[in-house]
Amino acid sequence: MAQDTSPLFLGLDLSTQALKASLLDINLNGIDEALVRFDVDLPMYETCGGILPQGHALLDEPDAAASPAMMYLAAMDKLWDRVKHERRWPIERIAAISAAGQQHASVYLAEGATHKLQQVRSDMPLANQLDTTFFSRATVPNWQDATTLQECDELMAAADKAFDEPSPALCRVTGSIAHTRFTAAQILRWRRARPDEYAHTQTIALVSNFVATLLTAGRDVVMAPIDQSDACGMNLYDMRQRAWSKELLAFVAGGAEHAADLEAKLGVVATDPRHIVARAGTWFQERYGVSPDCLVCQATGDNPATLQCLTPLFGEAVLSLGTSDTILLPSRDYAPDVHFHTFEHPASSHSHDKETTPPYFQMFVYKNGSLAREWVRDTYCHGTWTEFNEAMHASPTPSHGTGFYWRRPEIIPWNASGVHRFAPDGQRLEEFAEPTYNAAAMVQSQAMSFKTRIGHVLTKANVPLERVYVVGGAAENQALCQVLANVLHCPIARPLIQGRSAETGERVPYNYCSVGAAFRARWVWECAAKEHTEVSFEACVAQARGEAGAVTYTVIATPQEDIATTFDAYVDTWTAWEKAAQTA
Ligand code: XUL
Repeated sequence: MAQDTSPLFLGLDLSTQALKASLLDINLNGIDEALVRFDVDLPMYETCGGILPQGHALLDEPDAAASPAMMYLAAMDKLWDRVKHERRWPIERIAAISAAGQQHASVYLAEGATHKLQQVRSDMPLANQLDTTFFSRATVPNWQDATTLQECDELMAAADKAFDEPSPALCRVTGSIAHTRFTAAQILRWRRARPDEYAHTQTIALVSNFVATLLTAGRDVVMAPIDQSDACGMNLYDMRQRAWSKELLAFVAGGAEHAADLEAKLGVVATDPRHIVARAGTWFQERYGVSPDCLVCQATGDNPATLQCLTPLFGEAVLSLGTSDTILLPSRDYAPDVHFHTFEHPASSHSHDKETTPPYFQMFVYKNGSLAREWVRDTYCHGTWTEFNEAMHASPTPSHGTGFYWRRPEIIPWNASGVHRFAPDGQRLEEFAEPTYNAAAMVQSQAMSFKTRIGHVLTKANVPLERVYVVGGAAENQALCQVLANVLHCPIARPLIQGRSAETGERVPYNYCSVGAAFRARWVWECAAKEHTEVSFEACVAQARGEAGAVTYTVIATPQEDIATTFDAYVDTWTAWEKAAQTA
């Protein structure tokens, strides 16, 4: 039998806890997945949940949330060893690679880093030859870090002063207000605390372009640019100009005269997602047999990569129900808002594909997701989901009023806190007469918040919400999904992102972010092959998958019309109570 030589596509995902890899064929079917778990597979780096425990000697300050930078090199070594020697992937067939990385987190490379990456020997692992002097900062601050509150206040004030825009100017310019995890505040705090380390920094990368850079290690190494979508998570990128903001660079760098230096450290932002960084590095060619023709494509953040994987159209949303609840919503307009983040769509080049690929997406992050649901379950439903679900089922409409369960200070609405209950006539209640009603009130209220925020964005464009893809733990809860369908008044679908496990031969769920990265690799490869023919990302994915279409999904709940119309009519009342609860 002739040997299969058809091209394969690789997506990597360097997340908080693991480095994952998905290998797909030309039709985007999953061939295999592999991963390296930091805590388990690389115990010498002493991480817990992928980050250093509080007080660890490597941390800049005891309560910072950060990972050892060296660990990322060791993870890369281990992953490639694993897929070559244990999983025996046909590496030579990989035609293109892209990656996803945890958003906001930054990697600091010391002067001489490019030269060091150029000189790597293929008979040695990266971590054995790029010692700690490769990095100017020993750690990679993680998105969970919250040490930079003070810097956030300063950034907001500096932006209000620098821009002739209504306050908060930072939000209008960068698409988000200041956040502790965003890169600007992180760089600012570290530059002040460790001026020597900052001065000896050649490159400040995000995790995504750091991975892309590593993939070019060897003779022809290239410092991969920062991806446009990921750049939006930095509070440094002027989304209106689609360029670094000189004013914000100046503030973070410590004066206008230092802005150019910081800009040089950050490098350029790739504004075309089809940009090819380079061919796979000679270190990968010689050590693992990667083809010299293999493309290294732009890498992006993990949330943008999820969007690439699920390819929601304009009028569709992705709802991730996890510890926190997150909504990703493609958007046609640049309409930043203090309550959410606006990012460049990872697959939009703002040109040919505007109709199919909206240029932006909004990201809404709620802190009180699963933890709040679990609190209601434990406090009012004897700790069982069965009772919780029955309560949702018994009260499909807000017949006994509503509630707000901001157990932790909420992001949407900003800083709202406490538990608040309202009777149907708007009177405040200490408790509901039937304790289990809290479950119905809470899920309906969470869903009303999603409805009003999504509505705010889509109504402006006069587009109805057509479908919501749910992912995350709570997406398995059928009763909860039925509430979502009724409140959001649209079908709720569960995406089926699956592939084969080479180990067992069975079909298993795949990781959205690395699959999304592999989709990007497939698209860039196709665009490169077709040269002058414009192919939109969505069209490429849909064509590649043939009959399977863009995303395979199962509709798990559809709205019950009479109930759904009750919630449509409930928007103004609920909104007024939400406001009242905030000011309580
Ligand atoms: C998004 C965020 C997290 C990380 C997870 O703003 O901080 O979702 O991207 O890696």
